[in-house]
This record gives sequence, C-alpha cells and structure tokens, in this order.
Amino acid sequence: MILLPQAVIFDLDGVLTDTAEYHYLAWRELGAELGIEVDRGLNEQLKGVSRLESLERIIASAAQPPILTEAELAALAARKNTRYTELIASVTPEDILPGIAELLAELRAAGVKLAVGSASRNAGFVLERLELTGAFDYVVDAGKVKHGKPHPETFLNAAEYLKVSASECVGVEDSAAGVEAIQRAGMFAVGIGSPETLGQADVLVPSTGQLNMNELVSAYSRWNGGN
Ligand code: B16
Ligand code: MG
Repeated sequence: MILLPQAVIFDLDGVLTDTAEYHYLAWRELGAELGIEVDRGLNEQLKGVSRLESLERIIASAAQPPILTEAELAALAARKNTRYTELIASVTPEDILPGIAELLAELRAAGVKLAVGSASRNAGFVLERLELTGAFDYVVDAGKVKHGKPHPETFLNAAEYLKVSASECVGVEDSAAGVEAIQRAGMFAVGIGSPETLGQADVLVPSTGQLNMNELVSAYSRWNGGN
C-alpha cells in the first residue's frame, strides 16, 4: 500500500527559486570589503543558516578574524541584506525553479498540505515576487523561530500549524543544515544537490527538475513502512 504524506514543507532559497545564488553574491561582496574571500565551499556552510550566523561564520573563516562589536556585526548584516534585497527586487515567476510549479500543483491536487520552512526573513517578499504566496497553506515566520537550522524548530513549527505529525511530513532542502533539521524533526528528507554536501538525505536528486511526485511519494512511503 502506498502511503501519501500529509504535508510537504519546502525550503525557499535554493529549492523554490535560485535566490541562494543572490545570497552568495551579496556575501561575496561584503566579504571582499572585509578582505575575506567567500568561495563556493564556504558558501555551502552558509546555506540555510541565519543572516547573523552566516556573518559570524564568514568572519571566523578569516586567517586573522577581525574583532567586531555587536553593533558593527549588525551593521554589516544589514548592509548585506540591503544588497540582497536589491538583487531579489527583479525576481519574477520565471525564476521558479524547473519542476516546482508542477510538483506543487500535483501535491495540492492530491490533498497534500503545503508549507514553506525558510530561514529567510525575506521569504514573504520572495514568495510575492514569485506569485507563489497563495500556493501554500502556511509560511513559517523566520523572525519568530528561536533556533535556526540545523535545529528542527522551523519544520516542527510548520507541522504543528498544519496539525500533522512529523512522521507524516516530507521536507525538501538544498542545504546540509536544512537536511539535518528535517531529520531531527523526525521527517523524511528530500535533498536537492550533491552527495558531497547532502549525502545524509533520505532521497537525493541533483536538481529540482528531477523531482516528481510519484517518486517522492514512493520513497516516502517505503521510508514510512509502506511499499
Ligand atoms: P535572510 P532558506 C536561508 O534561506 C538561506 O539559505 C541562507 O543563505 C540565508 O542566510 C538565510 O535564509 C537567511 O536569509 O538574510 O534573507 O533572512 O534556504 O532557509 O530558504
Ligand atoms: Mg535553502
């Protein structure tokens, strides 16, 4: 017997749209101002991680990390966000990643509840730009989450709101921190990316174009004791 998940909780940056690249560009520019190189390897460690924590990781990666006050850190994080919001201002529905619109429509038609579990305080704005706000039953407010990914709170918050148990949920993530958060929540983790960074995921696809509802449901069903 095939078991259908009750809810699917999607990460935003890097899953619904490629804003992960804009985060990278904005951090790279800020890093250059500080004399710290933010390369793609370091960037993988920033995915799914909050703005301030990302800045702290960038600073810690320097050969001689500068000592900064909380006010200086906050000002740098705000500068990065200003640059990031400039970059995402031009996002349109054409920036929805391949396969996502179809997957959302199929899941909804099957009666599966849909949520967004993003660490981004800009999630609401990006969803509006993508014209996807109405596609979801719930969007986790990152500003109200006390413990960021890899803590499970983001995903558990969505399950609680949707009134479904964790084992009936699937989470979809492009970050190592996010996959860990989904699994610590007791949910089935779909990873989008490479085995080097997301090898722990319960099922892994290289990009969103390879996601399809039948395979997702079959893999979830096997994980949950179905066929
Ligand atoms: P903001 P996700 C995360 O979004 C990003 O992956 C991460 O790079 C970013 O630092 C974090 O949101 C916070 O974003 O600065 O916009 O509040 O992948 O969890 O959707
Ligand atoms: Mg992400």
